[in-house]
Amino acid sequence: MSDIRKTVISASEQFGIKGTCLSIEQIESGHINYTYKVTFTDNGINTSYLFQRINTHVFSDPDKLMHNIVRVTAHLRKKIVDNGGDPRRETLTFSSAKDGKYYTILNGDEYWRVCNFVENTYSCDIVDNAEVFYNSGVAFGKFQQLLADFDGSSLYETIPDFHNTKKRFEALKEAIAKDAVGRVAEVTDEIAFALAREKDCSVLVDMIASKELPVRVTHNDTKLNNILFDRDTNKGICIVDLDTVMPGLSLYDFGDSIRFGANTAAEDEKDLSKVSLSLTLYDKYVSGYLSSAGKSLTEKEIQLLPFSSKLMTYECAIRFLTDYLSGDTYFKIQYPEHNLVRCRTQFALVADIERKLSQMSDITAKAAAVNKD
Ligand code: GN1
Ligand code: MG
Repeated sequence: MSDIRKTVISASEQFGIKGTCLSIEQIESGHINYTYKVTFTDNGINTSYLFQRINTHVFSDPDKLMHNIVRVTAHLRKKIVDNGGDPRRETLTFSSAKDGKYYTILNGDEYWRVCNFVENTYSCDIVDNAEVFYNSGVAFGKFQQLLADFDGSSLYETIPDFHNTKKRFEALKEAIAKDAVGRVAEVTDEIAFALAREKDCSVLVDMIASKELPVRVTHNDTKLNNILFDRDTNKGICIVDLDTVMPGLSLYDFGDSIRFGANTAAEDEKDLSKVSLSLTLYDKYVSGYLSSAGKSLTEKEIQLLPFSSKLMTYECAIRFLTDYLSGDTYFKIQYPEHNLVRCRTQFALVADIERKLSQMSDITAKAAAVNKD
């Protein structure tokens, strides 16, 4: 029996899952946790689950992590039922183990959790259909709406200062000074690009301090592949990867969606000539997002949507660069330069967004006008 099979079977006993394990399929898309789709058969009925090993280097307190997720999903479930939706498809349901905890510890120090697998859905790693990207904007806007009356003070900060770009910048400077694995000399162009944009880092942080922007409960990791789309309707029905749902800015969620989904290339494309910000896709997303979240957003938030796309792309780039300089201790990588490649792609996108900011503002203003009435 392979180790993963043994582990999955031990976990299934803890979570009270009945039947025989038919298949285990690793889902490769996340950079942090380890995720498997596992199917069991019991009395002729097949049921699939997601088994996930939590990356405790990143999420050091699984109790607090699961406290947040259980509370958020309970809130979503109630809202979905009130709105006449299907709570088994429109949010995730995590299982509790025999001891009542929402994880179980196996093989000494591995924290495993289990939730339902939503059937008849798919996820996308790249946008190949503009309508689907519009639908993802609707889905993330709706997610934010559903959490609008959720008390953010009941949530722990699972990763403190997650989108504090100023602190991310400081972390980059520390990594440069430390040069832990001797890579600084080979990335001087990337470092110069990062340092030249220091003043951008404080824009949103300062506006939180001055209360010019409202703190909301946000997802904070709004990559396109964190949405499940219904195979029949192509609508984004379920938002997944809830590990970083915390108090934050709507702009974090919007900007990160654009970073990932409106790029004409993959997050780790090596050929930088393929990287650009698609104004068509930007238009689709902003239209979808404002159609569901628009009424609750302030003028200031709407006005900053283009800037947030640039800032969140920049922030992600400096995180990849920091990790590269620190010896790749945070993000999963497939090859030694992976984090550097990801960083370069993000910087190429930042440069293109800078060229297109005024067009993005025009598109945003038009979409906001449509959604005002
Ligand atoms: C990580 O877990 P995943 O792959 O959805 C990261 C995000 C980054 C993203 C970059 C907890 O997201 O913040 O934007 O990689 N998640 C965490 O692709 O750090
Ligand atoms: Mg994640």
